[in-house]
Amino acid sequence: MRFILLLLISNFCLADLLERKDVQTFISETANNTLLTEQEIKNYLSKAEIIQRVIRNRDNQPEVKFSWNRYRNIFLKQSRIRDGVEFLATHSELFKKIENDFGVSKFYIASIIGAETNFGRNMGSLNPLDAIVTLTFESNSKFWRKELVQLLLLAREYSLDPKQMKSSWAGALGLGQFIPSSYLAYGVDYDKDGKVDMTNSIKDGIASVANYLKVHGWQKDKLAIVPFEINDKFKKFDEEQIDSYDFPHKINNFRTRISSEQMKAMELTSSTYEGKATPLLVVEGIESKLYLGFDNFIVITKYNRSSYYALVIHQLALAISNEFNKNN
Ligand SMILES: [Ca+2]
Repeated sequence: MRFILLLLISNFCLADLLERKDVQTFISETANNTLLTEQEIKNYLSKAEIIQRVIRNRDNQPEVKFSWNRYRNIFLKQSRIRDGVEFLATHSELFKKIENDFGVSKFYIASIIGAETNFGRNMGSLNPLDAIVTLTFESNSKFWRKELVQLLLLAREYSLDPKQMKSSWAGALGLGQFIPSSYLAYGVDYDKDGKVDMTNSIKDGIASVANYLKVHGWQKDKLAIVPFEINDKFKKFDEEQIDSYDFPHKINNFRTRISSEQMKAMELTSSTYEGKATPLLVVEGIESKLYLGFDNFIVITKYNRSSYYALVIHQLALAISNEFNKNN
């Protein structure tokens, strides 16, 4: 009896979605503005379900909720570093060609794929249709509404069933976890079979990550982040002191790009550097460390708009590179 009742409730929810005014508006506007017909859009959306876990995940992102130490420990694991070395060795010819074609370091590409999907082992436990429908209609989000249109266009273009695909809570797809608009804009058909398939084609998956970094301005052989001398005043700072200190420029924020003189005025360091940099002040282990993010750091934040993300990708890339060079 309980089972029957649950079935009734869930069927009601499915039908209910197409009855919603905002969903109906979405359907008619999307039909007017794209190649998709009302019937096609309804066919996709009729299978969609609102998943509350998606909202919980959105509101509890580790980039925002975790300390640097806790965040770093998720990604910088010995097993992930070893798997990264193996991933590079297994696909060494492919990586050589991709480094050559795109001018992006294989260690950063591997690091991103390692952080995003553990080298393809985990492409997510949801599907992009439910995830993006939930994000769009549970918070009336313009950003996700655009992504939903892109997802349906992507499904149409490659004859994919978005309910059957795997994705993260954010509807990110494939080896490098691209949201639909990025998939369509930056995906590369590197195996030249006529379609971009970041889930099943290792060539498309890796080349697409390289292309994303290239298009966003990756500069070959330039350092993304450098550890920098920190003034004594800040060495013993804990997380709370860092958070509450009144700096003249925001720290740990990729929008902050300042010169050596400005950095000195913040009293973070007495050393000089060329150009502009983003100051990253974090408690790593038991002490505070200062890192400076340069142009390639900004490129990584285009992948995920978080300073912690870019710092962890950089450190994982270095760790994989050190281990790789020992063995190769
Ligand atoms: Ca392909």
